[in-house]
Amino acid sequence: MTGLLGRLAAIVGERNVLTDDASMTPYVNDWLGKYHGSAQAVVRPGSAAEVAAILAACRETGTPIVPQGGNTSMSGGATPDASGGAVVLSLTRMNRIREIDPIGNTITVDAGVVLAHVHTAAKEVGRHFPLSLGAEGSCTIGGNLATNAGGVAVLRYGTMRELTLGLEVALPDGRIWDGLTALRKDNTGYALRDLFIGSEGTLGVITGAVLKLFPEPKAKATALVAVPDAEAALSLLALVRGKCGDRLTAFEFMTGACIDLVLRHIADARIPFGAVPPALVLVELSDTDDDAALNARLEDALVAASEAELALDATIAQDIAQAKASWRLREGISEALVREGKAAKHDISVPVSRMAEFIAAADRAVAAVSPGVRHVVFGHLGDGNLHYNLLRAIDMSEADFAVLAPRLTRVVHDEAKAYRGSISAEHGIGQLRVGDMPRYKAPIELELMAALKGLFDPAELLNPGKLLPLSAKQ
Ligand code: FAD
Ligand code: 2HG
Ligand code: ZN
Repeated sequence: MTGLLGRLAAIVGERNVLTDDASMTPYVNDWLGKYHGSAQAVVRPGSAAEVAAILAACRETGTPIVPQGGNTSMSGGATPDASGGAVVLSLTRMNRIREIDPIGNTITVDAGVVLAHVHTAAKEVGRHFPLSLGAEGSCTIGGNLATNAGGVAVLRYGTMRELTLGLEVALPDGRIWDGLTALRKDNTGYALRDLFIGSEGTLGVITGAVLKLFPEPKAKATALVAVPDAEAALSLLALVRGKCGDRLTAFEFMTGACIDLVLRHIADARIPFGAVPPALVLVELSDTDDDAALNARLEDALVAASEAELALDATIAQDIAQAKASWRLREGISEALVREGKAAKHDISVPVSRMAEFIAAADRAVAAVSPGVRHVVFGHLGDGNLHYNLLRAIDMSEADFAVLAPRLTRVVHDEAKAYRGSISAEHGIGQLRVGDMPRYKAPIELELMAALKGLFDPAELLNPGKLLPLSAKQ
């Protein structure tokens, strides 16, 4: 290896610089099969110092870098463009749990640690790290941070931003910012940490983090509640919250169309009702108290919901297997969608209290564009975040749907904007939404973001073309 590749090999060792197509394939394509990129190499550093040295070498040679963790992005954020000029910087070798502090309730990890491994490490000391999402077996803490990931427990614990105390970041100029603080209070100026969280690999490469831990919940109570519609689901949310307070950990909504899809495509999926209801809510409570008390509390809330005619039917899981089966229905939706065909995916948020109104308005707007399009709507109702997926009409070809999809996306996003919502609640902008930024972000926001990008990464080498449009310089 010579030139840049030789330098990279000198930093990380030749075996950690992949250049043949077969080895690079998993790193240059996204998991949804939507983006197919190319790279001159995939580099796999083993430490923050190696990451910094790679960034310095790339800066000197003007080489674009695409940071990558588990490559589970829903927005093509970790996939290089097709030019073949970029280097993919894969953090997965950096998978050390550096320290756990059960008194301060913190865990310090390398950025390449898989989320599920953080769960296990926390559990071993009787603590809990609450970020939870379908890809937790392969996504990494660095990717979770770079996208400010949400998931199914935001309602109680917040997004990744709220779960993080400190960061270590390799900057595009080859320096390392050591912000690995475990302080819960520190008012010494601008919150640099919060700038890197959600920056999608465009400002620096996160190499380590100090995360918050919580007491391990000993008890969980999980129910599936059949509801007539989203409006009833929102009233149910208020009712359960009122009766269960902070014990309410997850409140996940899915329409009957989602359930149909899961039952069709996921072999082990079952519903505990005779027929598929118009909509379902998965409610989960958790507590450090015992199971029986929690189940009784949930049951009491569901009786009240039924009396108020908010619930058509409900079942509380009687054991871990039943709770898992409930989650299988919810977590299987993305997989079932992929098996059904290419979806027009939307990850919007609107104020929680206006979600039912939004769904009705978006449904009308979509039907006006194309009446037969299938709506597969689900998500984190308690956070005001919906995955508003659309599938082609049964009699429409994939090719025709691909032509139609941008118009559908336009009307869905315009509706979200009309409700003062966001076009990306948790999946990030990546390359999927970058073209929409000028329409949905205010000029002053774009101007400030571009100024920050110019400050951190003046040569625009870090994840170019993601999150922000390339500047006129490129
Ligand atoms: P990647 O996909 O590798 O990268 C994502 C972005 O982060 C890219 O822009 C990349 O350049 C950047 N990046 C990665 N590592 C670093 C680093 N160390 N430093 C700087 N930038 C970096 N997301 C949610 O928020 N909530 C969900 O409920 C949810 N559910 C999902 C379910 C499934 C089945 C799947 C496949 C995905 C889901 N996602 C969800 C999306 C995705 O898993 C998350 O965004 C995840 O946080 C990405 O982590 P990753 O390590 O795979 O990152
Ligand atoms: C989820 O909540 C993920 O399951 C994926 O954010 C959503 O596939 C999707 O649209
Ligand atoms: Zn989600």
